[in-house]
Amino acid sequence: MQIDILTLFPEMFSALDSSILGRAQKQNKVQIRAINLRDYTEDKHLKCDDYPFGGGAGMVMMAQPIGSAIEALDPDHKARRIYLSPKGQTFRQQKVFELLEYDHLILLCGHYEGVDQRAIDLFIDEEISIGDYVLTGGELPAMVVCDCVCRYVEGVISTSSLVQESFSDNLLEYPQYTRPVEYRGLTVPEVLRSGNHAEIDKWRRQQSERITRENRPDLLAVQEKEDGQR
Ligand code: 4G1
Repeated sequence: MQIDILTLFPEMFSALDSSILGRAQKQNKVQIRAINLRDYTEDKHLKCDDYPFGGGAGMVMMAQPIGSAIEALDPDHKARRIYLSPKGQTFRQQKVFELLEYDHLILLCGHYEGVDQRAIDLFIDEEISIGDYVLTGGELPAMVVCDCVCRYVEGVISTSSLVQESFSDNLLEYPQYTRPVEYRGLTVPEVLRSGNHAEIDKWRRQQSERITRENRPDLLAVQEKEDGQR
């Protein structure tokens, strides 16, 4: 999986050099590149943004550096070209599996008031939003998409961790405990120390259902909808 991220702030993506994604990159299982849009500007002062036509606050990212970068990185349009944007469909786990069908993703990060609409019309396949709140840029959303996709790439994390998830899809996780057995008067539930794996599985399933019902009843509704589609 190759992921090219187009941004005015490539330094932000050093966060992906740590932990699991850092290891996956070193092992060459994923190639994540943060590409500076400034490297593609044809403006002699390296300008990549300008004032909005029609007036209003802030700046708009110019179409030219975006178009030139995308054409250079993906001349045959084999990549899925995604703009992280509040106007996109909300990112869900199902989308992760769709994106895994591509070998190459290009993620465009907006800044300021966003990008010239012509860059979207000409060069973008799809807009994705990570949720409904105001951000300073699309960089954190791009990192979210990277993280979600890369963990499913062969060899990035153990398959047993992934299998565990798919069993309980659309359910939240059961509570976890580690040593010691007692901490500040709270003890680990007896069943988890019983060694009875049928009882442990049953307890965990019940806890997952209870937590999902209490905290995220909307997830159960999503599950019923997806079941209906199968
Ligand atoms: C109007 C949120 C504007 C934000 C309404 C989720 C948010 C990219 C995302 C904004 C962004 C709402 C995202 C807003 C995002 C241009 C630069 C757009 C940053 C920008 C609800 C600012 N998922 N936001 N505008 O946040 O890029 O992907």
